[in-house]
Amino acid sequence: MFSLRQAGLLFAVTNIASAFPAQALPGIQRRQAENGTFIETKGVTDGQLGFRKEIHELQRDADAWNMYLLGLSRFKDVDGLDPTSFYQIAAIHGQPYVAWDNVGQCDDCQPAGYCTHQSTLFPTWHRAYLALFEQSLVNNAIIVAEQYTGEDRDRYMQAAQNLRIPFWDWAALPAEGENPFPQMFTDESVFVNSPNGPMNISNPLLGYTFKEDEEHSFIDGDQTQRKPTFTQDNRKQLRSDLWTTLSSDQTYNAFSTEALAADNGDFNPSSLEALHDNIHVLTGGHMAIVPQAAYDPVFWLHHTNVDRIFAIYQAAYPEKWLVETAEVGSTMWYSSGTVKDSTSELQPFHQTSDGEYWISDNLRDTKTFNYVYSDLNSQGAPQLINSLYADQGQNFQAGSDEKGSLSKRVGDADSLGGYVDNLLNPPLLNGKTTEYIASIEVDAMRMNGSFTLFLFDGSFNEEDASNWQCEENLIGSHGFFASPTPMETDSKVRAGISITSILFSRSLAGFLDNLTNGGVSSYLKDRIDWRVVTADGCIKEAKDVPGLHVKVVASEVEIPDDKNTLPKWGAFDILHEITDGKNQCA
Ligand SMILES: *[C@@H]1O[C@H](CO)[C@@H](O)[C@H](O)[C@H]1NC(C)=O
Ligand SMILES: *[C@@H]1O[C@H](CO)[C@@H](O)[C@H](O)[C@H]1NC(C)=O
Ligand SMILES: *[C@@H]1O[C@H](CO)[C@@H](O)[C@H](O)[C@H]1NC(C)=O
Ligand SMILES: *[C@@H]1O[C@H](CO)[C@@H](O)[C@H](O)[C@H]1NC(C)=O
Ligand SMILES: [Cu+2]
Repeated sequence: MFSLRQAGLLFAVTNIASAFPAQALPGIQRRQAENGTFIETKGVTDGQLGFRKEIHELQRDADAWNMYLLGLSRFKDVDGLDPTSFYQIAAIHGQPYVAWDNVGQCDDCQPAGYCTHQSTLFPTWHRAYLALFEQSLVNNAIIVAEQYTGEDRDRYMQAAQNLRIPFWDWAALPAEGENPFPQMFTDESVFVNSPNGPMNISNPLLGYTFKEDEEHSFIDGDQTQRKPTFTQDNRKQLRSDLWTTLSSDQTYNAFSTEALAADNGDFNPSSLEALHDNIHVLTGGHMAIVPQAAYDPVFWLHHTNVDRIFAIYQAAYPEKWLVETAEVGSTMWYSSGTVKDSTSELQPFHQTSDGEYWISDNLRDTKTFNYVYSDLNSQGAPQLINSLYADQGQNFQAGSDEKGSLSKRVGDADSLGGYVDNLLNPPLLNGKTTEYIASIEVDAMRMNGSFTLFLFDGSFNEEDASNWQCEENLIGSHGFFASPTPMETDSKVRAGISITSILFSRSLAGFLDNLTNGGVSSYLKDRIDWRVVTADGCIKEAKDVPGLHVKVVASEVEIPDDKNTLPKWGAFDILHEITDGKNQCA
């Protein structure tokens, strides 16, 4: 036991490491070194099919929440020499650049992590990665459960065995009273019923503290840091961006990655990977640094949601799948330009102990790893997409006070089964609506790290970017999660920012003549302005942003009457090439 003085309060905090010393995880610890076999990535194989739940839902289940917190705390305390420790599993993503489970660097590869970005393998590689994390987390929860006595033991053992990693649905609007970056990630301590009785422990979701013998010279200090800039408004944008990504019938390759391939025509510029980038950059700190992000526990909640969106897409479009392509991004196990397809190995994740790797084709069904997503399991994908993420135009209630003010955002909160809905899109016209999306192309890997593009339609503080997420005349933003190692090859990526609801609020306020393609086009020509800011806050001039191209595209979308059918997107028209007009270097 030790005490933690925090803001004048004395919390009784127990260090889980000393209470429950790490033991060898049954069956898998250092087996590779001892027996010449490989670690099997299997997910949780004991017991029944498990449900991955939204973190707020998990929190409402007291026993599951208890075993999650205690299991995660213990997992983080496992010695970094163990290949199934939190430290080593996080290190697979990036730094330190060392081999995991004896899987080495390819001959023409640069030192890097194993993670696949700017790649069609992005969804499936991370699916295997999460399964490895999940099996270790649950093993640790089970070890904690074994230490209870009496009736508690059975109860907590069952909760531990049924535990699966939760997801954070950042595309659902925060419930009333909750911060846009949830408090459960930032609370200093949490209450648990441990095998030694009720106590407060330090919150395992707060960050990661490196142990003395765990190599971490690549970061300042010995703890992960964050710099969250989530707001109610950018949470709304994330919801719209997710809706356009899931409803617009994209090919698998276009959906899976932000990498701009030769066959990317005029369709929705958003993708699963691009959406995912924005959450990394909005969380900030180590989460915005590709080779260090996985040490932040929030990485795992974020990526579980990314895997869930992948599963929703698969359920909505079961026929669509990965088509052979030359990869844009590179990793420690393949170089840029390597051709990959659905039979390519996903290194370093072994399917069998004799060294066979997982491939994408074997990971189409989440049940392979013994889990399903609880909300997707209880309804069809179209219904889930429509009910959780669509703005229903007919429910829009225009507040009277926003008229005349350019910057006022409209929003009327209604609690909807734990989710709060903000209804902002224009009413339907003959069952149709027009979606407006800012489409951004940029040579992201020449930017030497993550950066954010901001779009404005009025004045803002041009000197200091630190508060731009809260600027009243912000139309939208997108954070690109990019590696700090520059690449010599062309590496264009793209992303979309949904701007339909903000344009609608501007038209209600009288700033747009009308919400037609002509009206929007002329408004944007007059007012739109953009800036790029690096993760460390430097405002970049246009000439320093390689390959940047920003335009606004529009598509007419037919909204079906019933919730079990997905919308039908029309062709994408280019309304306005922003970078051909105004920019800050004029
Ligand atoms: C070591 O390998 C042998 C032969 O394949 C196997 O029977 C045994 O279970 C393995 N031991 C461990 C600890 O994995
Ligand atoms: C845990 O912390 C809360 C809030 O400070 C406090 O009220 C409670 O008494 C603590 N419980 C234990 C068992 O230390
Ligand atoms: C990235 O780093 C390279 C090499 O250090 C430098 O030449 C280039 O200007 C940098 N790019 C940006 C956008 O700062
Ligand atoms: C919409 O506004 C634009 C720009 O002011 C104008 O050119 C166009 O005629 C308007 N269209 C309609 C249908 O009112
Ligand atoms: Cu990520």
